[in-house]
Amino acid sequence: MKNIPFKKSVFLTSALKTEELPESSLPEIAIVGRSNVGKSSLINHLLRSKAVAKVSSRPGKTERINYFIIDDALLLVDLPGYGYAKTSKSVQEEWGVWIDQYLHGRKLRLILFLLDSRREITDEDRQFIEWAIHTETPLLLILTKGDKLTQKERHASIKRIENEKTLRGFPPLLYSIKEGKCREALIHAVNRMLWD
Ligand SMILES: Nc1nc2c(ncn2[C@@H]2O[C@H](COP(=O)(O)OP(=O)(O)OP(=O)(O)O)[C@@H](O)[C@H]2O)c(=O)[nH]1
Ligand SMILES: [Mg+2]
Repeated sequence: MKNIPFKKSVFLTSALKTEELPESSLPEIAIVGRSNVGKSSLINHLLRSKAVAKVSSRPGKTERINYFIIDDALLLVDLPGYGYAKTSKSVQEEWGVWIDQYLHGRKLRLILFLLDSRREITDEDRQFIEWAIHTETPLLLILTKGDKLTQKERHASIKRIENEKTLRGFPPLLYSIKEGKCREALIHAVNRMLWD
């Protein structure tokens, strides 16, 4: 079994249109979730860097589809988030169409799907998971910002997810960019899903 350690990353390209998506035979992993959930932060944490992907406390930071080559072996894709209410309606609609084209046009090997551990799951989240189930795209569920919860709240958050019908069959991994153990667990889970 191959093992990708998430040590080296090279920025490949930033796409705004389908025509700009790179051609590559490397396996492609996309990071999906609401704006501000912590997608770009997760990439930085995986790569032990502060500067691979751009992060902001304000939602709507990532506006393009950003491609990184990881360990010369896979493509990691940082997507703009959905559900950012302040984005104008037309931009939100455009986003939907564009991300849809991206998701349908690429053969994704894995999706890292992020939910904020402190927030309720939304209809947009559910729709996305249903799409992944429908297209049989493998999905790893990650609950972000675990450090913002007490031990008791962590249990409650995991229970809430386990009781969510749409998420049956997707055991959640609690994540925090302030902790190291979850990084190792995620890297292990990704490698298992890619090569097993
Ligand atoms: N405490 C804590 N904060 C986090 C964690 N992960 C992300 N954040 C914070 O959440 C905010 C949003 O992070 P981003 O990584 O930019 O979120 P994003 O999902 O890429 O957002 P968009 O690009 O707007 O879609 C930043 O202020 C991060 O520092 C975490 O595990 N713990
Ligand atoms: Mg981002």
